[in-house]
Amino acid sequence: MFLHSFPKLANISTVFFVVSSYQIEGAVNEDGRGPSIWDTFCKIPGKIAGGATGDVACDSYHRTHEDIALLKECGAKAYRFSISWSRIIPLGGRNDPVNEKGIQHYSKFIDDLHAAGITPLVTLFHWDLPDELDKRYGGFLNKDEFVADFANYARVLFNAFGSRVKHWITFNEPWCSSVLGYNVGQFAPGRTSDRTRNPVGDGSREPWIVGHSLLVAHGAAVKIYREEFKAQDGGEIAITLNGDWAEPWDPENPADIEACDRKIEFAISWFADPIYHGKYPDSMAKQLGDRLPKWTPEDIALVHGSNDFYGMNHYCANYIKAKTGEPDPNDVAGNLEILLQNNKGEWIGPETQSPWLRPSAIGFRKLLKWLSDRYNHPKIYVTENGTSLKGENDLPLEQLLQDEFRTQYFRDYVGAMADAYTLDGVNVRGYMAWSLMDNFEWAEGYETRFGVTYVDYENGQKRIPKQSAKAIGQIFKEYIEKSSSL
Ligand code: PNW
Repeated sequence: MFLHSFPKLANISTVFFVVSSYQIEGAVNEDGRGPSIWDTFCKIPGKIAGGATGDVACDSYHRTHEDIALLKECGAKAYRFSISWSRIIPLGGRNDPVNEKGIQHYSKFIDDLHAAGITPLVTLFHWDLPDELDKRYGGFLNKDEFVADFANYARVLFNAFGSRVKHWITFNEPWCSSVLGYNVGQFAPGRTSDRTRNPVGDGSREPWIVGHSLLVAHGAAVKIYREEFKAQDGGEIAITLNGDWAEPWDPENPADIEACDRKIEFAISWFADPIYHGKYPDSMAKQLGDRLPKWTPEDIALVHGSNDFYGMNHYCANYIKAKTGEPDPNDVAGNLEILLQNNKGEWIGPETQSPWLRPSAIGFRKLLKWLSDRYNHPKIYVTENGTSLKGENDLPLEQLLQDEFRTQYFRDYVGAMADAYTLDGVNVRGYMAWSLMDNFEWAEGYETRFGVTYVDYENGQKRIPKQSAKAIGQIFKEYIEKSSSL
């Protein structure tokens, strides 16, 4: 019905793509870049599959022209990428020098994107904290220092690029930084209570401190943007949150049904409730007690109302089974089990290469509605959505390029989003596919591929579009045309 005007992000009416700095750039020692916590983490044996690092990755730092040509070939009208903080301020801090070469690199890239008719969406932070800030004061664990340094970094970016960038995302997936970085220990800086993984860390307390710091830093950056830049630049700014849909393990069991909401609250509302409702969810306050930081009036004033849109990263769904008994102090999920099969032994979706990711497109539609209801109908941009394929890396090239599974994933998910828009009245306005090309998939190294474009890491990082790269533009077009004729 309204879908002809559907994926309207500013003047954008087609699909676009996402990447992040550490996952694609390489050139880690070039033009004055300082190390990030991921450079350091990758050097620890056993942390990354295949001992991989982001030292070269897709070599995008040297191949911005190739990447722009690829975007054009895929028909993309916008590109979400992140900026490497330690290229801009190699040591990261507010009294540390700014690296002009880092500014120039992104400045030229932004100009080149505009020249190619592609709108940039910029993420300030996609997990690659300057290593020095972690060493200097414990990074996110030190709220006051971290917030002041992030605010300074944000101002440097708004100053340098604000006239040419109209869509800003402060943090990508603070849940991952907090939980995977400070509880599970699977992501940098790898802190955890699990002493088989790391001699340091307290997974029962640190994730909640880290999440709190990230929220306040987000709020501080938004305040700077609104007070110092918005009037002249006219852009918008928000945070991007990840979260999966939750179905009860036993649909007849009220405890499992209740646990589904709690699961989403622990993953998403942890961040979204303070932003939209000015407080943490009751379920979290109840379980975590004084381990959940308290809001000061100053901090919550920064955070409450700080989203111009809701940035939604979404990949999959899970079955949820309530646990009985007292929660483990290291529990971060809401005292429940996250499962891939229900009580009848049915899988939530088909297997992929990522152990946590089994697609269920209907879950996307349901979560869009859930978010829309809970947060009073916000404008939503889907800032990431995509899939890996079981065994893709081991396929002969010819077969690998025929990624029908990924194409079908996009068909199903874009369709579910269109239904959320037309049938459920969800105000979803943009969609970004993860990812433009295969890249460094964090702890899974290069063995897991998420790209619509194949990257040949053995042969000069050559890029070859897969079937899905060609199909996704067409899928969008069909949905738009179909619904505009309703
Ligand atoms: C997102 N999980 O990460 C990130 O924003 C990307 O950088 C990443 O490459 C992409 O999704 C694919 O993984 C996630 O374990 C990583 O639930 C792990 C999880 C969720 C999101």
